[in-house]
Amino acid sequence: MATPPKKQCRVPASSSRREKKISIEGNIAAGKSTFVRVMQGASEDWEVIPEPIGKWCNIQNDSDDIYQELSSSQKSGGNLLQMLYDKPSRWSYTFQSYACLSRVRSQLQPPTLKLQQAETPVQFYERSVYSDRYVFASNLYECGSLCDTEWSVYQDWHTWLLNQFEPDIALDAIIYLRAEPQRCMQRLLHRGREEEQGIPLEYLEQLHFKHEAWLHHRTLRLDFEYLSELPVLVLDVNDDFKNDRIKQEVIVDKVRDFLSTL
Ligand code: UDP
Ligand code: D5M
Ligand code: MG
Repeated sequence: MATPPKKQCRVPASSSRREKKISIEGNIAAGKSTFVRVMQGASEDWEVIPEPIGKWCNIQNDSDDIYQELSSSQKSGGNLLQMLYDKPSRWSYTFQSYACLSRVRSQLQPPTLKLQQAETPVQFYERSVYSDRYVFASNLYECGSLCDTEWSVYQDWHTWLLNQFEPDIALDAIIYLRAEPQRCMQRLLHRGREEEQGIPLEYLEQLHFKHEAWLHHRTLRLDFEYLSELPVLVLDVNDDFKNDRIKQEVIVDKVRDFLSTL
């Protein structure tokens, strides 16, 4: 199910930019990493920029000379993802600041030489600065983990920052991997990422409703004009596609058709 691009769509993507930037959105453990691996293998013209989760789980102070003599575990400033799940009221704001910084950095990443030479280059991102805000931060605010002041400050700098970088980080489209929260919970437990083992189903349900309002019903109020008109391809990923080549081919065909409309 794809929302066709509108002729008058004001996508502020840099006019000199050849590559299409596509964000893959979806709940925790919906299958985004698995999906982007399939995309990576499907075309020489497609490149994947993974979610910077490694950085959030192992904050390093290694740019500072005074830390040079320390071991890598001493250098580690902590596991921010674990801290967020252990005490959201303390760490939500810090997490959102760092998540946004690391995503802006990765969304600004220039295409590789190989991609620059490609005929129809595409960069796939696992989530974006927009899901940070409209799914996660907004939900943490509604749960009381971000206070009014933190939420206002966050929104202020988030809007300002993204407006500064908009021509370079603007997306061309979104692919929404849609799965029931129960299915995501099953996959989350199967994946066994240590930091996530205490996540209740209720949290996945809250995130699901946010994704649905934003990308399926498209009823969410957004602060970036172009986002409301962005083409969205919704893919149902409740059925396993990980080890099913036929299903993967069907998915790749849908993605190719969608990209050809952009
Ligand atoms: N997975 C699966 N079948 C699928 C897609 C994913 O069993 O069709 C598994 C995958 O191997 C992983 C877990 O579900 O153990 C979560 O997938 P992934 O890490 O891709 O999800 P993400 O959090 O990136 O959306
Ligand atoms: O997402 C990676 C993990 O990171 C998962 O536990 C959700 C968490 N995450 C990602 N972005 C955010 C923001 N902005 N706030 C809070 N938590 C976040 P996965 O879906 O497993 O690839
Ligand atoms: Mg992932």
